[in-house]
Amino acid sequence: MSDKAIDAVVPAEGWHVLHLFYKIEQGQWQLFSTEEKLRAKTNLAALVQEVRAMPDTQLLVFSMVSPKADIGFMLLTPDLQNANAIEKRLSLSLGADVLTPVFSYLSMTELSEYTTSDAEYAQSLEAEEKLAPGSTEFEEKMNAFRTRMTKYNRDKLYPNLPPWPVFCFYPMSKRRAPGQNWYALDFPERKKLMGGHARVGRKYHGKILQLITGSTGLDDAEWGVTLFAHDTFQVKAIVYEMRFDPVSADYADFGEFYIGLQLPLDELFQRLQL
Ligand code: 76R
Repeated sequence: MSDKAIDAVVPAEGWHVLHLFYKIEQGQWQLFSTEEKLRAKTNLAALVQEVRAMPDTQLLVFSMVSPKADIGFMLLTPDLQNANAIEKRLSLSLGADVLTPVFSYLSMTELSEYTTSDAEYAQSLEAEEKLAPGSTEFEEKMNAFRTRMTKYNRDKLYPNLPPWPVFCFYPMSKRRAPGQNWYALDFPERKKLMGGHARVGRKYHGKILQLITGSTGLDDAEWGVTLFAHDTFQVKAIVYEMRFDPVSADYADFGEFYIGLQLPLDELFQRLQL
């Protein structure tokens, strides 16, 4: 049966996100003839091209740094059936037993619970800027705010990932320990704490692009943290600085870190000695 006969699994909002990291079995690869190697690389390159041409779909490819993994993929696409089909094809794209999965992560793009609401913004215009509701200036600022938030929310759910070279991924959960239980805090407290987190984050504007994807019910941790940078220094700096922010210092637990480099496919094949 072709996949086309199956109903799509498209979320009410957002896209599915798959991080896939593999080791390359060089022993197996070296058994291939030059012709077989070329066919395998052409197969992967054609698949990447095919996936990148799919609507609302992004596929990033990384040369992973450190022997934890050799090659990494990050896939964003609406339909989980399609994500699953692509995942199976990627795994076999270089031939049977060449790619061994070492880590994978399923998550979804999501909206933040902690953004400023219309009512909160209106209140801040009145209290801080002394603008009267109904006045031209008040309404202009409210309209500008709504436009900003619409774009902000669209970028969260349907992001456009940058071609920045440095890629960092790690799973993260909020702690549930006696006295340090994020989920036992009331909403205003969590919102206040997240405000501090965002202030630290904003210092890295233009240096770090972060995509926080939710994975409660989908994978072992609660979020996937994906960071892009031009400079590894900024990755190290933001993760270090955030460790002092209470949201991370008191309430965050982290999984393993994976670092990769985004490369054009031909460079990647050379780098991986394929
Ligand atoms: O998205 C926004 O810009 C709004 C504010 C914001 C939210 C709601 C924000 C800003 N984050 C939010 C949510 Mn974040 N973030 C992390 C990590 O290593 C660590 O200590 C933590 C991993 C980093 C590095 C990071 C960076 N953030 C979240 C959530 C969901 C929490 C929830 O819903 O309970 C997690 C798990 C999380 C983790 N964050 C920012 C950044 C950066 C760089 C920003 C500023 C973005 C910008 O304004 O350019």
